Amino acid sequence: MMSQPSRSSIECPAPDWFKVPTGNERIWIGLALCWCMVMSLMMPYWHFKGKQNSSGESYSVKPADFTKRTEKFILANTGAESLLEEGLAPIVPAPPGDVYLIAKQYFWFPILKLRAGEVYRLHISSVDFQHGFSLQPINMNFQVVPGFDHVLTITPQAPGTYPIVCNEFCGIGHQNMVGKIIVE
Ligand SMILES: [Cu+2]
Repeated sequence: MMSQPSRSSIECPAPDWFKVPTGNERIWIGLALCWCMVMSLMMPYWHFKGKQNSSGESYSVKPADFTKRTEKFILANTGAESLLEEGLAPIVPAPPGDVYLIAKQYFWFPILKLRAGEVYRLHISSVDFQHGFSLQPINMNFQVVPGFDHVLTITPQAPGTYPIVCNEFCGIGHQNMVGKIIVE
């Protein structure tokens, strides 16, 4: 119960408002402080150790050049004369090798069909704004920034269809930005 019910929230508190924490409150503050210290030290540690980190490979690339590389990759793996001819069929690249994925308002292109147990170098870039690559349901997340070719060395583990959702708000159609990687 408040000692001075007439005091409103926009007035200054009474000069003696601060009470030094005692008992359980003191213990909880101490525990929280210790945990803050531990997590502060873990941040640089996790930067170097752990499977959550990317392959750490990225290169500068102009969006138009990345688009050209992706087109070349698609045509080389389908034998199609043009992208229009190929349409939206999954691309089945021969492993091991470089595979390309474009993020663009509001799609992921192309659909990749990969083989489990093989190693691929997955190049991801955005050709417009910042997007977020989020592979479900394994919850692998990666920021996709225009101007950079992010290379992730991946080895798909289990066959299945893995939806890619965009987890970085990128515009009015953001919620429709869904792609997929098929593993067989
Ligand atoms: Cu997006």
